[in-house]
Amino acid sequence: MVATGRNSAWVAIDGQNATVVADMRRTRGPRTMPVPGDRVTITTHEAGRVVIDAIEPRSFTLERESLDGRKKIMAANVDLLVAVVALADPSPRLVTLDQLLAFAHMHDLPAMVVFTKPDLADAVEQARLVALYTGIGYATLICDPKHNIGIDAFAAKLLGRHALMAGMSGVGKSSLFLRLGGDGPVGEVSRFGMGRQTTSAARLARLGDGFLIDSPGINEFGLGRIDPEALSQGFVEFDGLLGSCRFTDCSHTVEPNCAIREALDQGRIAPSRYESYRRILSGDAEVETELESDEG
Ligand SMILES: Nc1nc2c(ncn2[C@@H]2O[C@H](COP(=O)(O)OP(=O)(O)OP(=O)(O)O)[C@@H](O)[C@H]2O)c(=O)[nH]1
Ligand SMILES: [Mg+2]
Ligand SMILES: [Zn+2]
Repeated sequence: MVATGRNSAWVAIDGQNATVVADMRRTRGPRTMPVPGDRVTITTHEAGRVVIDAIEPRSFTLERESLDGRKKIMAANVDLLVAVVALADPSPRLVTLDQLLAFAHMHDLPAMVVFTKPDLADAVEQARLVALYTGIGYATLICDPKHNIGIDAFAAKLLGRHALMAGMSGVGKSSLFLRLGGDGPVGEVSRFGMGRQTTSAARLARLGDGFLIDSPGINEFGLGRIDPEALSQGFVEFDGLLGSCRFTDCSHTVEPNCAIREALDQGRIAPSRYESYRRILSGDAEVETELESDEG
């Protein structure tokens, strides 16, 4: 499944390059719409009409809760989250990156980091950021899709993976997607008409055995109201320290003898990562992310 519309979906058929538009089979009762990443079985009818008969069971689903509390599945069968962050224009917002990485870790979804727009950023700052995220165990790359730099290294990381890219608007996700062989116009509707091409529907490109999904926006990765116990599970470098605080219900903010803050003081946890933890906990990060995507 590469992209979905209102009552139809674009399907990539095994062994074929092109994608076809398929309709959902009519059924009684509520029907489940496919999402990017779904594997489906289809039948080709007379006059080339393609109908989706069934959606295969999903291994992983990425769910988002809408404002009215209903769950919406954004993507399926993903086994890698690629957090894309620009080094400049827009300037790197580490709290948004850390929120994405926390989301992935809490869902046991492996994640990697791609920094874009190195041509617009300070070299020392780039090296510092790469060292920070490599240091806590994330595969981290610098790619410039505009000038076609670092794309092969990224492609190598994606081999055989079912990956989903996420990151703030304008960081270069679609540019990376196109460089890797993604199909531009499939299901593409620009929210702003001519000019800026903000992706408004998820799209999928097949890369050998794997795939890459270009997702719109990042609101679906919001953590909402989250308690310290759940959130601290999202920070990989906290893993070995949880349980070592004096209080079992330590929030790692004000309590004495907190193993996390001791590690921070000793330089074993990066200040920006701890700052992200505090801001996500306070709900501050969420607001910033929402504002950012409204500006779109
Ligand atoms: N200088 C420079 N520009 C880049 C780079 N990567 C992307 N861009 C530019 O950044 C702009 C936004 O890129 P997109 O690929 O549309 O960003 P996106 O993440 O898909 O944005 P949304 O679909 O809104 O979420 C485009 O004008 C790109 O040409 C880079 O490495 N260097
Ligand atoms: Mg895009
Ligand atoms: Zn603590």
